[in-house]
Amino acid sequence: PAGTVLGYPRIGPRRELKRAIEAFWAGRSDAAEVEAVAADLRRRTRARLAELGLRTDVPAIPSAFSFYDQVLDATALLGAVPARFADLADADGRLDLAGYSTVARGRGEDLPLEMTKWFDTNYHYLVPEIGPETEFRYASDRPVREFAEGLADGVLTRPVIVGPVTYLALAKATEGSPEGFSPIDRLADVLPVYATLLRELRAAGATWVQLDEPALVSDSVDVPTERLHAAVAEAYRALATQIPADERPAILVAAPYGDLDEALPLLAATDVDGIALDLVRGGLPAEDVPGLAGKVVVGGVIDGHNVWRADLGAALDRLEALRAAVGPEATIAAGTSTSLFHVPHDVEDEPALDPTLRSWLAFADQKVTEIATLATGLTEGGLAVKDQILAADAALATRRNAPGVVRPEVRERVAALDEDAFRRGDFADRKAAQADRLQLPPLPTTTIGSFPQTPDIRKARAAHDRGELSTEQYEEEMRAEIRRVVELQESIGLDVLVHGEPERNDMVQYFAENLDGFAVTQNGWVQSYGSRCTRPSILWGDVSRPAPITVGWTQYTQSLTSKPVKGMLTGPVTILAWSFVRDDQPLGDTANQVALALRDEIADLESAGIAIVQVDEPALRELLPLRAADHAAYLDWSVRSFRLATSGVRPDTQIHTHLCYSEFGEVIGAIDGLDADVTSIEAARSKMEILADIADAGYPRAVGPGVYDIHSPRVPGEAEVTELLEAAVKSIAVDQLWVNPDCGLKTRRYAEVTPSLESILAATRTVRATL
Ligand code: THG
Ligand code: ZN
Repeated sequence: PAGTVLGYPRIGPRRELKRAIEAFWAGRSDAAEVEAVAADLRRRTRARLAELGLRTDVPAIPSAFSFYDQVLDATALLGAVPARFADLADADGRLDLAGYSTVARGRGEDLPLEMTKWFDTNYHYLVPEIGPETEFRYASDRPVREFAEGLADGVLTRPVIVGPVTYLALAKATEGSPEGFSPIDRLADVLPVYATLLRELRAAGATWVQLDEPALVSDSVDVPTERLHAAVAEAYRALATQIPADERPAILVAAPYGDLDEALPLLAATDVDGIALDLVRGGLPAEDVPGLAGKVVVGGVIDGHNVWRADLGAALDRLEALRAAVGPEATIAAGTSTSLFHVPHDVEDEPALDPTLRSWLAFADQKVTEIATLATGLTEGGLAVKDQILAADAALATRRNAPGVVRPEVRERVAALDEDAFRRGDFADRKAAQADRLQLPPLPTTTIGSFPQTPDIRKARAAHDRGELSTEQYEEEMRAEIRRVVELQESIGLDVLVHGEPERNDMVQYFAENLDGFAVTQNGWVQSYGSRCTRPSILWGDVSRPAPITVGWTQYTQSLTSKPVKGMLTGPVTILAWSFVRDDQPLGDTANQVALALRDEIADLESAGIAIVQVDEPALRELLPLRAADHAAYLDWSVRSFRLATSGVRPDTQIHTHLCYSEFGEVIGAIDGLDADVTSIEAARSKMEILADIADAGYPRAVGPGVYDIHSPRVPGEAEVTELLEAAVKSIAVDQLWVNPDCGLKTRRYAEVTPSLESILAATRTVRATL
């Protein structure tokens, strides 16, 4: 076909899948009911994609559903269930929906598969655990059944599966694996399962299959590039060359999220039938790459990762340039750069959004229409879609000139900054001044910021949003919650208190709602992991802060206690990472505008008497470019924006930051560059190993390695926390060490949080006594 999309949102326009599967987990429905909802969603998706202009007689419409995660689906396909869950599979290695859910969510002491970021997106996948002992077999015919379902419905779909190279590149070795073992060593053993799947798909009538291989655009996977390239050659020899063409579907290898670089000639030299390139992030191929002219080349010119309406004229030109590079004989198709599951369903489903802003946007459905237009343009010539190109041009022109997009007063302020605006004074002086002001005990205790979002809080917010609860009543309920949270922290004995963030729906959306230059959506849900979604805000214009945001809440909290209260903000990089950001200027420029708004907020907190301000950057690592060559430039602007936000304070005001992951070593230079006085990080699961890296690097400032893994409902015992703290004081100087949980507590319940914090305090007292 001349136009296709690499994937489409799975959660449903009204999060139907989330509701169905969560009801199943809660025991309120059975598997058959969930399957019925899912089948209905898939049917509606096919119908919608056809209605929007994708063809149904050729495989333009992807079959890319998942109940939880596409990587977990590949694990289920391969029967690669970890040993602790082996009992969940039947004699043929198959998981039913309950078993599949348990692998994703864990049960009791059996921890679920680890969750981690999917490339540079806000989606998280479940990490396969592969060892020398893992047995692979064809254990799920779901892709075949879903293909057959589409065919019975009159739609020839293209099944989408995570490819074998990416699957193994993203896997981690099982615990008992010998030194030097890497999951990619098992490539030859997974290929027969993929081969079986391809044969079965062909037997069911599939003409094309899409194998997603984003690992090929990244230097950040755990497999050395040469090894990865050898794996590509081996995998596609086995699947494309060794299976006769009439016994398998044609193979489309998709490479979303970046540039294939040297992997492109490699893939082109294999017998795969098509390659989907990300032409938003990646460049056009060099001219006359051997082998490419004989393939279908999908030009991913429509951004699957952002929500801006495309410049259709430019996109069509780019497709023509692709045709020129590949050669006139090649078959070129218009495509999305990535699956559309990173964007919401439909911008027409946002009645509260300003109509002008709406006209600049394209969510998944609008992007499908753009693809259909480009497909027509490719086959019939640009003249055939002249009107659509002109309409896109007009929308872009309005956007360029609309009030708020460029605000001279914001631009001038950023332009006038000198280097001093990015620098604090000497750390030694700050350390002395802060110690003097704060008078904290050794091993000071604190939390990351959020406390459990109870059903009552959610109910109050929902009632307020519906207009059923007045703002005064809503705010009084939030103040009552803050009083409870302060009392709890005082009774447990924490040293630095927080207000618990009951008033925040989300750590980014809350700030977006209170800053100029952002819009928020009503139905713009995007899957973050499993059934969990976020509503990314839309950063469309120059950013400024019309009024203080957190000062009132923080000041109120400080009035309740004599202990220091920590002000809580989300950092510029994370605000960008978890929003849809304007694409008409460098990210670094946008980050500096957000940073200035935060800098003003911090100044106001300081003036209000707040001595500690935390600026969270959990997404600092997430935006790290996939190619190593791009790291330095990214770290430069991201670190600078954090410093711009935080360096306006007095020496005796303490700046904290929180980062959500354990790969501290990877970005330790950047963390040093942030120049925060205290940095809290995840460490409980890795048993404080990270502190060795920090000590080795000679890192001078304070760190709070998490001693309580909040990602699990388990309550740590006092002895266990004592052990972690004893390990910590052995590897790092006592005056550099803080004590805190791994992350915020908002997703946990008080039944877990209270005893866990009590364990932490008891352990801290024990270790303090030994100092
Ligand atoms: N906010 C945003 N992005 C994030 C996180 C966040 N990305 C990384 C990480 N945190 C992802 N974790 C979660 C955890 C919980 C939920 C979503 C992402 C969640 N969502 C609710 C749901 O799906 O039911 C909806 C929340 C709401 O009402 O807004 O529970 O913290 N931006
Ligand atoms: Zn965290």
